[in-house]
This record gives sequence, C-alpha cells and structure tokens, in this order.
Amino acid sequence: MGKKVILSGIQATGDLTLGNYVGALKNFVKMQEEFDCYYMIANLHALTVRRDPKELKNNTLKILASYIAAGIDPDKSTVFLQSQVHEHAELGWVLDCYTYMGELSRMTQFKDKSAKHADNINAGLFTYPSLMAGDILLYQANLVPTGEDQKQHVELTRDIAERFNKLYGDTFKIPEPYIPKVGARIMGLQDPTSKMSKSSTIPNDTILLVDTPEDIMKKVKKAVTDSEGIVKYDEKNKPGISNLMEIYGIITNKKMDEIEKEFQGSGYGTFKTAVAEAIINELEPFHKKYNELMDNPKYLEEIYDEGAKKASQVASKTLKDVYEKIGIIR
Ligand code: ATP
Ligand code: LTN
Repeated sequence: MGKKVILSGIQATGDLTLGNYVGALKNFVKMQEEFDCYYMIANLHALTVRRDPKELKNNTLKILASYIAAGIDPDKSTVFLQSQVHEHAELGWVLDCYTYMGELSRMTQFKDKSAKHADNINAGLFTYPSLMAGDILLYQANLVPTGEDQKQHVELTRDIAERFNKLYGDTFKIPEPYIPKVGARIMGLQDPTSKMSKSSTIPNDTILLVDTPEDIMKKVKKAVTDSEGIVKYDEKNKPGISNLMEIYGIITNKKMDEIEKEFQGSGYGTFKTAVAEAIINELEPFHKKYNELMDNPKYLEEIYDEGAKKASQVASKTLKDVYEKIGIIR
C-alpha cells in the first residue's frame, strides 16, 4: 500500500495571516512526514478578484517562501504553482460542465466575495469551486487539509467526483476534508465575529506572519475584548477573549481550562502580553528563514520548476484518463 495523498493550496492574495498559519500551513508541515503531499500556490484562483500584475507575481513568491519557511521540505513534498501545471485549467473547464449553477450559488465564499466586490462579480468567482475540485481530483487526493471555510468546497468536490464516476466509471478518488479541531477558524482581532483574512482592510484586524514583534505586540494589545475582565472561554458572549485564548492554546498546546486557570485573577493586559509573546516566539524562526528565502529568488525558482515537473507527471495521467472517457481528442 502506498502512502495516502494530500493536496492543498493557498491563494496568492497577500501576506499570510496567523489564521492561514494555524488553520492550514501548520498542518501542511505536520502531514508531510506521513503522507505523499502536494502543496500548491493557487495563483489562477487569485484572478477572481482584480489584482495588480506585479503584486500577484510577488505574492506568489511570498506564499512559496512562507511554505518553505514554515517547514515544508521541497524534497519531501511537491511544492508547485497552479499556473505551471496546465492540467488544472483544463480539468477545471471540464468540471465546470459537471457542476450545477444551483450548487455554485450556495457557496458561502461566493456570497461573501460577491458582497465585498459588488462591482466585479465575475464568472470566475462563481466557478471558483470547479477549478478547486480539479486541483484536488488531478492528484487523486485522499485528504485535503484546510481551515473550516473551505469545507464546503471540498464537499462539493466530492459530489462532482461521485457524479463523474457514476457516469464514466471509477476515475477520481473521493477526497475527505481534513479540518483541525482547534484553530480552523481564527477570527479578526478587531472584528472577532468574522474570520481573520489576508485581504481584510480593517486596521489591526490581522496578524501577518511577516509582522515585526513590535507590530504583533501592538495589534494584540489593541484587540477587541469585553468589559468583564475575566479570562474565560465563551465564544458567544466573549468572542474576542475566546479567540485570543484559542490562538494562545494552539501555540502553547494548552487546553482552554488550563488557560483559564493560568490567568485567573490577572487582567486582560497580562493575558494579552502573554498571547503576543507566544506568537512572537512561535514566528521567530519563520521570520529569519522567510527573509533569507525572499532574498534568494533563484532558489525559489528552482523549487517551483522542480515541483511543476513532479506535479505534471501525476496530473497528466488523470487528465488523459478523463479526456479518453469523455471523448476529447488530445
Ligand atoms: P483571502 O482573504 O484572499 O480570501 P484568506 O486569508 O481567507 O484569503 P485563503 O487563501 O482563502 O485565505 O486560505 C488559505 C487557507 O487558510 C485555507 O485552508 C483556509 O481555510 C485557511 N484559513 C484562512 N483563513 C483562516 C482563519 N481565519 N482561520 C483558520 N484557517 C484559515
Ligand atoms: N480555495 C482555497 C485555495 C485552494 C485550495 C485548492 C485549497 C485552491 N485550490 C485545493 C485546497 C485544495 C482557499 O481559498 N483557501
């Protein structure tokens, strides 16, 4: 029996947040020891929102450098750019033809992004999940590690794959979402009722992996809390404190009741300093490695070129099978 296959990706839409790190990236690193992992930078998906071309290129390299700085080893995992493996765009189109408008219009991400970018509700934003289904199915992935917000897309991928397999016989492995039990949905520091997101425009709402220790301390100190002054986990009534507790818990490996005990009787100021220090310590090795990598674009180029070669070998086999089954001459 070979190893199980993992595929995941992050959109090239900006500097990664602490949410991306604990919800996705940390798991990517853990999983590479046990599984055959494919980690992609979703630069084609990033086009669904208008972008400056130079910035998109630079963001693509930033995500790649973040993958490696966080601990993904390009000798163990296949790290590649979605745009360099043309099978993604091809299978994405095919799967568009096996995905229903009704299914796509139920996607929360589509609804959120349409509301945020009301002047550019393009067809790509709508069909985004079929391209993502193609990403996953090309590699016959068993598991897809992501944060909570992507679960719906992985479930749709399963439906599309089952539909296709029913029509043409076994073609795609049916993937499972792999969502961490804690940290799957880190909330904004200023608006703890919505997800921390790299494209947030609210000042001090997100912690970026590239933030300096001073920035991190300042942002955590400014995080919205409540007037009760008690460090207690209560997502509904104390969303700000609960979010900070979750962040602290993931980094220090402590459970919520342990954290409550640790900060019993101390005010929010002491607790916030401890949270900020934990984040700063966790990100220190990342920072150093990230800066070195961003100063070495040749090395990054070698990684993605090599990754694309390895990924293409697998992706081309799946696409060939799909084209043969549906009657497309190559
Ligand atoms: P954008 O703001 O451009 O939509 P994003 O920050 O929401 O980006 P994505 O590129 O959509 O990030 O997501 C990358 C990965 O990080 C996905 O697996 C996603 O589920 C996860 N993720 C994103 N935000 C969070 C969060 N706040 N908490 C936990 N996981 C998250
Ligand atoms: N849609 C994801 C990014 C993404 C992805 C994927 C994740 C694109 N293709 C395939 C997992 C598997 C997002 O917005 N985070």
